[in-house]
Amino acid sequence: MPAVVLFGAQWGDEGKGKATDLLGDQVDYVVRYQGGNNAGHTVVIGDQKYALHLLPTGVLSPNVIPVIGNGVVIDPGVLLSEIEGLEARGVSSERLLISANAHLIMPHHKAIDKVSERYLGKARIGTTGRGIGPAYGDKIYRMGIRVQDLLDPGILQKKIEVALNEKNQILTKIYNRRGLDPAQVLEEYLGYAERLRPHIADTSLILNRALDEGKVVLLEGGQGNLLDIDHGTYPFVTSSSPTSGGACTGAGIPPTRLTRVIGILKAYTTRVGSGPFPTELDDEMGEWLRTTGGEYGVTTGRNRRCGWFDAVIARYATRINGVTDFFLTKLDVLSGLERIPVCVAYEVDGVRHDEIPMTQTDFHHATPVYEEFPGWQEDISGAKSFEDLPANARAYVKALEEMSGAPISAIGVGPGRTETLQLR
Ligand code: 2SA
Ligand code: GDP
Ligand code: MG
Repeated sequence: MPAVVLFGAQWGDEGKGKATDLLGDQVDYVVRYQGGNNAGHTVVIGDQKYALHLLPTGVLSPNVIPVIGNGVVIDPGVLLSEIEGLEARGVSSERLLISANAHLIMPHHKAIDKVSERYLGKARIGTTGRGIGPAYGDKIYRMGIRVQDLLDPGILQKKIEVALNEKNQILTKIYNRRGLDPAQVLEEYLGYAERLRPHIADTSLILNRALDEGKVVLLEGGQGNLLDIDHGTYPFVTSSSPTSGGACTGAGIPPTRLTRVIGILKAYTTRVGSGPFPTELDDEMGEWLRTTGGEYGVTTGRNRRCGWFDAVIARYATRINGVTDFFLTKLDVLSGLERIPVCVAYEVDGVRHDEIPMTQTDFHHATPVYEEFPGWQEDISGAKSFEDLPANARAYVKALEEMSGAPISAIGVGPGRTETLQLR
């Protein structure tokens, strides 16, 4: 399996970190291809819990080379503290490779992200406030500062001055905030440059050569399909492409290299931040899912919005990403329920929709058409194979598989490395 994509099939937080970690001993490289430190990927190894934001999950597997691809936006200060935090716990990041073409999150990006959200008021996106949108905005606007600019102090200085020339106007005149001092920013980033220099590389070249030699590359997505800038619930999305197409551009690997696309799918649905969410439960049931599933943002600590499984969304993920198989996570969280509703279609103004409606207006008005499945009372966290699961749990999984349009190859029954059932 040369190049494999692993992405979130809903609105993120499906359990991608754990799934990537599980594949750790079968792969040679793990590559983050989009997003930045807005991501929060949790891995539980024995009694140790790791929350990764910018580093690829592969950093936890000693034989894997972790790579931050060109499609990522990097806050160098955050990256260095994450590296130090892991080092203090005995995890080395020495092998880390960082694409010279990745863009940098600058102080003005963070300032503008936070203040613009405040100005949007009720229309806010609910961003993580990490400067992600403004950094990608400048990339597209061709005003971005890249990792390779850290290697050329003259260029770095010029780019910071040009950027702040405009951004300070925005900060002071539009948002009534203090401007940033270019000399101070330059000094801060030159400090980062020294420490990051040994990791900076032509990662596209390295990955393609590795693939030529038969090595296995795992492309690890952040966020999820419905947060994709093109295919998600725009404008309530992140500013990158978490979808499998984004994996190719974000890592510099051609689509013809991809042999497997794994969608990570939670047995129910969550989302954090604003935007439409047809199966959301704004009641005690939603609160029960949140507490039972531990649904709190790994980066911001925010409550995640919770709701039932949505098969329309799962089918959509299959279509957009070419899913070869799904990992179904957090099935254990549903134990103890009498009945489990699953959204099989939507109704918009009296009309049934089996696929995501074409317009956001319709999606905002979509109400779920539910089919109910009988629940199970047993604790399934100790299950070792599919056959160990209660009949109702097996039937639930099979129904999700059929409705989602791709086979389920693994099932999560707990957060730990070993709490996974392999189906194929
Ligand atoms: P941003 O900061 O510009 O990417 O925010 C835009 C939208 O994308 C959502 N988003 C996320 N949704 C789920 N999980 C994410 N990672 C963290 C986690 C989130 C956290 O693992 O829990 O801690 O809050 C993530 N990152 C971005 C975001 O909520 C906005 O809706
Ligand atoms: P990611 O962003 O997709 O990597 O997911 P997060 O780490 O943000 O959130 C997933 C949460 O679910 C983490 O706390 C994981 O430890 C946990 N988790 C992952 N798989 C399972 C599972 O099968 N069962 C349970 N109970 N927890 C899981
Ligand atoms: Mg997460």
